[in-house]
Amino acid sequence: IFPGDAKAWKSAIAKNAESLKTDVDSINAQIVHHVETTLARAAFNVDEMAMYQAAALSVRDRLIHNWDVTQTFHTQARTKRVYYFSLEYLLGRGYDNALLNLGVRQPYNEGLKGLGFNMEDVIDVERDMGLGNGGLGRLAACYLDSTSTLDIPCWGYTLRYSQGIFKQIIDSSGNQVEVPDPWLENQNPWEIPRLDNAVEIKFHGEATPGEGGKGPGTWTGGLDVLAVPYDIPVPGYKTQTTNNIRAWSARGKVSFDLAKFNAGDYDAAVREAEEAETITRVLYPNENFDKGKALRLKQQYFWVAASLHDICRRFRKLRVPWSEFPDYNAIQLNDTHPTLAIPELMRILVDEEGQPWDEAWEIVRRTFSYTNHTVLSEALEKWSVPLVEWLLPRHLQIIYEINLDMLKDVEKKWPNDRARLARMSLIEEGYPKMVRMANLAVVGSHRVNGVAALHSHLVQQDLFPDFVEYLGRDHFGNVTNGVTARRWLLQCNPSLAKLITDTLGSDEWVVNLDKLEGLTKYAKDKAFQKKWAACKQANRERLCDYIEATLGLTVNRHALIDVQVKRIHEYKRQFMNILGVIFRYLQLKKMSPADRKRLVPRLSVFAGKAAPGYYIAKLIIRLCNAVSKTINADKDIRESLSVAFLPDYSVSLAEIIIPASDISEHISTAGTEASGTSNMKFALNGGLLLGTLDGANIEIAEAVGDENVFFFGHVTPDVPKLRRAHHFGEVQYPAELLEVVDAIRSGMFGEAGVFEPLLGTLFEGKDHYLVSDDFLSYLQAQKMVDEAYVDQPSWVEKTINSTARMGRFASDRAVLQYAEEIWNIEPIKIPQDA
Ligand code: Z15
Repeated sequence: IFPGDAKAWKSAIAKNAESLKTDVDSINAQIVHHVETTLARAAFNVDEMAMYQAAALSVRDRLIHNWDVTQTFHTQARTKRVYYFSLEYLLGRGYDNALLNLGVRQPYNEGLKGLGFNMEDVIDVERDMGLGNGGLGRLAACYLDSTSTLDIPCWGYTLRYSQGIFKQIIDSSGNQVEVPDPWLENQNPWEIPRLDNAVEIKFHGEATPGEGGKGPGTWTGGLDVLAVPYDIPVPGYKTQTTNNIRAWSARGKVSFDLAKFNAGDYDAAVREAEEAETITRVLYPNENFDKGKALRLKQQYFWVAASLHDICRRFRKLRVPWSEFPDYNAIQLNDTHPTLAIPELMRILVDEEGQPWDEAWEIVRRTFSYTNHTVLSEALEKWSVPLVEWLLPRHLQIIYEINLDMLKDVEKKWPNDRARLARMSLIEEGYPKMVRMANLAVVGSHRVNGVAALHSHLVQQDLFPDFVEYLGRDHFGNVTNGVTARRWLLQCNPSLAKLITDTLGSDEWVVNLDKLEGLTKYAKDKAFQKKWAACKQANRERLCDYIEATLGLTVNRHALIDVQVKRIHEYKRQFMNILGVIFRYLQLKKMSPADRKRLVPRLSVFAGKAAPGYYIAKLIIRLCNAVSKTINADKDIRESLSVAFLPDYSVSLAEIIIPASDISEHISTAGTEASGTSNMKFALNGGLLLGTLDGANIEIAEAVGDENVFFFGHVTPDVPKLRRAHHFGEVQYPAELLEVVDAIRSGMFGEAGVFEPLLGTLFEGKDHYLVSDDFLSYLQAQKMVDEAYVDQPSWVEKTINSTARMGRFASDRAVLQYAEEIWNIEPIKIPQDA
């Protein structure tokens, strides 16, 4: 296996491994090595950014070493691998996380101190890797962390966007302004370019169907684009297993267009290549919304075609029959975004590998499984048939063939049921016809899951009832989401993590979150409560410092911190929250100063981005800022209530906000939020939830106890009749809501007319998200929060019990469930001598 002298290789490898020693001196030597060579700087010339880069590069050396060992071992052991196809990976920062997972944070901390740098400051110069919008992308990041920690062989596949999620700026009128996020401006130490592993991707051209529809077809001509992979190593917590996220970048093929060069049209050749590069230029900033843009379809195909090409290339090296493909490969489709992988794998098997159609279909279905993340109709992906035909002519033929097969089968089972055929068809009739991606994902997979118990129930009952009948109950299931305690407790809340470890006498909870249960026996312990509350206070002050530094706003440092941070969306009802804040303000104004003093002081924190084209969501942001301006400027109220809208919500900002929260709001209209994952992060950090009976809120309450969650509002089965009542104008608006609306219209929060379109969503047969129906119940719940907070010992007890019982919301649990029930794969530890 070694070219040349094996002894020379072995001795060099051993020497090199020695250079990765983890004592402080060795670490400093590694950092200085990067300062002097990679960065070509001298000691006097090292600022925080340079120190971060050098330190990060030294960490990267360790990651790459572990990555190599892992990949070589998995390949030689011929293990099955999971491929997690996600168009988004919201990784946040990598440095602190890698230090913790590699178990070298302490020596790095000391090392940096010796070199004259402070760990926290160095951590803070890193830019977030923002290759995602919100929950779906962050979930993928947590799951990859868990696969590595659990020693499950897994690769993520995604796109390497030049521009990640936009940076949000709030202008002087309180409006969101989007500015680009050039995250690759400073070299990114967390990726390894694999320029020699590029793959050619084809679009357009001509296709012919195979004989009788099922024979091998052809696809020729068309535009070629290069897909260049960049690998991001994902370390597990205190394990050598280092899985991989492969992110594809689009490159034009200038040099191949000889015809154009010969014709002297150099310009045009270069322009065409540049155009190809637009495929991975930018992450689409919509969440839970399908805009149907052609470039997005190009992204999706580019990504799945490159990834399958990679997977099939590795499979061919095994030299086993294609029928065994699913024994070596499991592919998880994270939402419908990668659904084109289904016809693409059919095309590879039937057209390129000569597999009979029916056997190919069997292989495809055994390989794929599909996770649904939403029941909102505006988010369900559909692509117009003419668009698919123009971009991917062969794939459209394959989709039609899959459809024909299915419809024939359905017709056999339910003869003469035209309505059923129309509902189930992969093609929606209309002008134009549309391909229903969710239906394709359901029939092309062996398992479909939702992301919380309620959501998985709605997926079966409302979205795919015909497919439940056709494919059977067992085709559908639930895997409730989870979050990684490495980032969302150990990393973001070091003081609480230390208290927990000291109290339990071990840090095993980091990899076995059920161990937190051991804290329940201290929940009433006065001394422990005091330490617990002190951690919260320290985190509270850290957030207050941040608010002061970014907004110039001084707040009461003992106020109850009430947080709602997430993408801005009507269904998430940030609107109801800010209306509630206004109601509280109006109440406070009516009180005597003495009465005001008796009330629990509040700090309301908002953060979140709106999709750039989502007008109403942007008005919600504007209203939050307008309200905060008025309230924060009111000297009578300042001690009792303040409001902060923190710009540019991100993973790293979440790491500051979440540990500081007393109450977090998860107040979506019942049945609309598939799961939510920040709810889990807040509860894990000893924050209590104020929420509706929606998504994972329900299961969190089951786990931590009803007495530790503030629930309010209507339940899912109520929703249709309430919406109908609005439609027919049969609704009474509560006086409290009208009072708040009047206050806005009076100009109390600046120019009133601006907010009319937003207020309009409440009236005239609309109020689709039932703000008016839940408002009173919401105010009631807020009152109960105030009352409960006064009894501090009981409150702290609730927060301890809440953290203690969050074990089941570990992403480790979720990933193990996928591994056992869906992927059929087992953990495999990397041997010491590998
Ligand atoms: C997204 O972040 C989610 C659903 C989607 O359909 C899209 Cl396109 C993006 C979110 C859900 O809204 C949220 O409830 C869930 O917790 C998260 O996915 C992860 O499953």
